[in-house]
Amino acid sequence: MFMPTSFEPLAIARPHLVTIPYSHYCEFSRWALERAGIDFVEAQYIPGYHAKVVGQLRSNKADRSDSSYAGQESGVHGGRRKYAVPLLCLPGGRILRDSWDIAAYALDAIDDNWKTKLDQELGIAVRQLGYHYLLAPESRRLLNRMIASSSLYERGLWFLIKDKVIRGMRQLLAITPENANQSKETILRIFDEVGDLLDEQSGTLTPESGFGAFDIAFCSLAAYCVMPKNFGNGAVKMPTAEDFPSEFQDFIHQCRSTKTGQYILRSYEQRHISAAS
Ligand SMILES: N[C@@H](CCC(=O)N[C@@H](CS)C(=O)NCC(=O)O)C(=O)O
Repeated sequence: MFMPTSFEPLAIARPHLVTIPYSHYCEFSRWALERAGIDFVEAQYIPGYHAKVVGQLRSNKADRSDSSYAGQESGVHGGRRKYAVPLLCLPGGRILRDSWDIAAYALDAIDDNWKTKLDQELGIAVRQLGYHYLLAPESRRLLNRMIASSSLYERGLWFLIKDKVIRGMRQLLAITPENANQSKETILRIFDEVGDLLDEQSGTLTPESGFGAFDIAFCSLAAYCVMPKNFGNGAVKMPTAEDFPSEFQDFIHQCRSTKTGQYILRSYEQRHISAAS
């Protein structure tokens, strides 16, 4: 593909999910749509170029979410939500503003308290930790591999703007060693709380459906901490745990060894089996 995907929102016949494909909030919406059996097109963009497309799609303020956004951790103004992914464009022109709207449309709404905890705490902590390692100078080859399936135009652009984008993202996400350590604590605390809930509810977060929106939200938003093989279900090529420095590998192994980590890995395996059958 030479040019980035482009589409006219009022002319689409199928829902279009707009993503930065390796984002865990995008993973959450992708999995929710898949689980609901909704036929959709994923329009993927590299960080930096995405702002041009998403900014246009969200030019009406009503199409911006009120949930968390990249930059709140560094005190950036909420106007930044204009550029947030994911969003889902529905035929007819309606826009679903964030991963939570998309999950509610595809499956079910999630309990408000848990939604706040996952959206405002877990999602941000996991991103801060994951990007602490992904945006480190020694990870350039990982990023290059991750964008390898983007359009030729975006790959060329990435070559030119990557240093600026990486610097900007590190600032936006408040990437520091202290914040990475703090994020680990937040993640392990939430793993404990989810573990207790799984014990109470026979191994699922949504007893009504066996595996539903809450399970998908948690597994997707926590996935970077256990690095399952099937992140993205074919939509993105992710690094493996072994690609990262030993410090992050140790944390991944610690998370994998918990019952919550095991449940995420099992859920990802099951997703793979369901997709194949
Ligand atoms: N609360 C939002 C989170 C959205 C979010 O933080 N998205 C990040 C990707 S993980 C993003 O858009 N980053 C690019 C940007 O802000 O320009 C949701 O649930 O959809």
